[in-house]
Amino acid sequence: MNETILHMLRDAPGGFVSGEAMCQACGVSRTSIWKHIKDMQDAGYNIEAVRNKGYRLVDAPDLVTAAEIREGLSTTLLGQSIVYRETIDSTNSLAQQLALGGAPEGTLVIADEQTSGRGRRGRQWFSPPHSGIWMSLILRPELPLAHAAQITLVAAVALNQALSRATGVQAGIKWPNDILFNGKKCCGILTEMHAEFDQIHHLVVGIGINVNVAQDEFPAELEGIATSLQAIRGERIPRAQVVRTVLEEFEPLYRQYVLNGGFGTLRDAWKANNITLGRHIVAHTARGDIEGLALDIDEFGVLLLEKADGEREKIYSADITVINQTIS
Ligand code: BT5
Repeated sequence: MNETILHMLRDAPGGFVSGEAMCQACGVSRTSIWKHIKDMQDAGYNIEAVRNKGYRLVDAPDLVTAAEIREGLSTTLLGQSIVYRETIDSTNSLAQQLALGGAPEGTLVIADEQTSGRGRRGRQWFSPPHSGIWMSLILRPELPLAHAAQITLVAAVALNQALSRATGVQAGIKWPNDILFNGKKCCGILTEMHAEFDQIHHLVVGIGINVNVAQDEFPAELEGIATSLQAIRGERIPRAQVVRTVLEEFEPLYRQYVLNGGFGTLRDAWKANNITLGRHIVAHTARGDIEGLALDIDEFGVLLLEKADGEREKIYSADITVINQTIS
């Protein structure tokens, strides 16, 4: 019902929507409409009520609720089902639970704040309230297990394109799961999987975007390595619009990934969005540190390094440090 009311208020040509029209659209009483308006006002919506005219939306807060995200969303799979929480431990954890319970593919889990947001290998992800996008998508691609990890690269392309389209920020992908601007991280991706033998049951793609986090709000250990879209652009950016753009950019790439059986056909798009190739890097792998020039990425998303002695190494999984960080 909140969604219907919000939609009517946003769509009203003269600004005002009568209580009667809302009653009819929602099939409830005037009192019930009034209570909903009150709830919305409590949530931060500035709604003017004028006798004989009805209600008018003066200003809306920056929320990432289902109602806000659905407003104008043009996808047909991603975000058709939305689960919103004001506070949660981790959207990836809830998405995993929901996926195990049979939640449909494309379900979006999103929170205003995470109390135990996580990165890879048990690292923490700083997720303060009111200022970020902390979201997870449930996907069920019918693909061999070997292709599962490539979804992180697909998501990175979608995310980088979405930042550009929604905010004009030209950032770049640092292999495998970071989006950086001027060497500082503004987004991270954490893919988790539930699989058996050679079958993917589901993937959870967790995406964290620092949208309106003020630079001085980051904890000391992140100050020099993290940034936000607000810090880059010098203005606050409405979060719901960025979420919609991420979903809209991700959907066609995801369909391509499923249809073509993996990352292969998206490799050129990845290359166009990356800031890793052509750099001297150190790959911190389970077999130790490997230093070299990042030469290429193959159709499986594997990074190819050329070491000083000319020998080439394939990097399947690693954290990387860029040595000559001049343009990123
Ligand atoms: C990541 O891990 O970059 C994956 C981040 C995924 C976060 C999303 S939010 C929604 C969903 N639910 C979750 O619980 N997680 C996902 P990794 O590459 O391991 O990077 C982690 C490192 O990034 C940390 O050790 C910090 O150094 C740094 N970091 C932590 N919080 C950050 C932030 N908000 N912005 C930039 N850097 C951050």
